[in-house]
Amino acid sequence: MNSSIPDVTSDQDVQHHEKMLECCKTTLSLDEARLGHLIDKINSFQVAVPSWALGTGGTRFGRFPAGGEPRNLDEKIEDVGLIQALTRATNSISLHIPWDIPKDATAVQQLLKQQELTIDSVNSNTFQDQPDQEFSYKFGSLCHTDDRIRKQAIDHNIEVVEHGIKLNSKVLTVWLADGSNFPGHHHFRKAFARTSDSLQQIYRAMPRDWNMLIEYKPYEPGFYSTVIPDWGTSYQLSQTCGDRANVLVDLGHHLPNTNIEQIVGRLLHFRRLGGFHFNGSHYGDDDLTTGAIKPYQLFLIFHELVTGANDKSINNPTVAYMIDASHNIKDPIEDLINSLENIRSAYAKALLVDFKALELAQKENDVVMCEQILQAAFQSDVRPLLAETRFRSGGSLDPISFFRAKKIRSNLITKRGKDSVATGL
Ligand code: PSV
Ligand code: MN
Repeated sequence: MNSSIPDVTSDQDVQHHEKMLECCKTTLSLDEARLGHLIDKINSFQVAVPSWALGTGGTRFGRFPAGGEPRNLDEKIEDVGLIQALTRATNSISLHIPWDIPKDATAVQQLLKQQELTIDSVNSNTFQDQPDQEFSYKFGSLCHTDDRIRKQAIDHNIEVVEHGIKLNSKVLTVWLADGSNFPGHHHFRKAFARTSDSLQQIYRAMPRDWNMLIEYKPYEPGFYSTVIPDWGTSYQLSQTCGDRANVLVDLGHHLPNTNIEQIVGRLLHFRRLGGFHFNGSHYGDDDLTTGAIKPYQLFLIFHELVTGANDKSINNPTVAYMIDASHNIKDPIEDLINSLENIRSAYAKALLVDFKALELAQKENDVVMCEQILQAAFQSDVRPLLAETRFRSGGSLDPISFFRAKKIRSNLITKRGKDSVATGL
């Protein structure tokens, strides 16, 4: 574990964990070799934390911060470093520009190294107007009818890439708020064509080893239409740009009851799944803790990812995984730890699926058996396996208890103040 954080795991905790692990090994019939294999797999599943998720989020009705929020990028990196030290599940941080412009890239690099982190993707922001900006994005950015506004938005994206280059990032994520609130405002075909052209210009300006992720969202802030509402639109736009443009799936960006796991399967089939934003939702883009509301769906999504990874004919590019949640009620650090645990739990369960038996049952159209095979994996208790994975890599057996026992939030409030506000939404 990160040397600045003492380990609070007591002998008693370790003994209890060992008993639970033995039980888990027996129930899941895991010998040492299989256990080691699963641990290696889970360990290598790392999810980025975004720089905008370390403060308290809010709704348009209000915000209820607990205090001690990071006041600058350095403090955000420190918070992610802490989460990484405790969970060993997040080895990178994703930046939103201009919320988190690195002033001194070399110093940021040093701090990242110290905290055992790297920069994941860099995200452009053409959904808000900045004080020094010439033109407003009120009526769109990359889709705008005015060439000057489109150029401003294209230039911003190129500038984001330039910041990313200094920090060794290789991924630009583009999410647009472009859309309309009332019928008749947007000429759908022309708005799409302008967006496609703008994205191609950005794509051409990126270095050859950079990737672009195109994120879709069906509504909000556009309440009647959005220019990139669904995976099909993102897919078409990425195809037009080139091989290094891919689709980003944000779990909250689907209309109720959408079969997201099928979308994931489709994108893998097309080898165009580029990135993931994890969160949980019940109604829309609720940005709740990942897995809090629909754990079975999360497991089914991971089942697609694991079958895709096991299929040698699927040559999908490396997927960038990130949490994109808003912590309105929970402590942001605890909420991120919750999400990381739920993500790894869904992944571990997907690794337990008996693929050979499933393939056979599918071939024979044995519907009951197919479902039972999935349920057997989904209903397994993998918590001791996740704790062992963390423990073996130097993390904490129980990160949230550690965070509370060490009074980390109160210490942060003392250091940073009760009213410090992190940049972001
Ligand atoms: C938009 O709702 C979104 O999911 C995009 O990824 C943005 O970059 C992020 O949230 C901002 O919070
Ligand atoms: Mn997102």
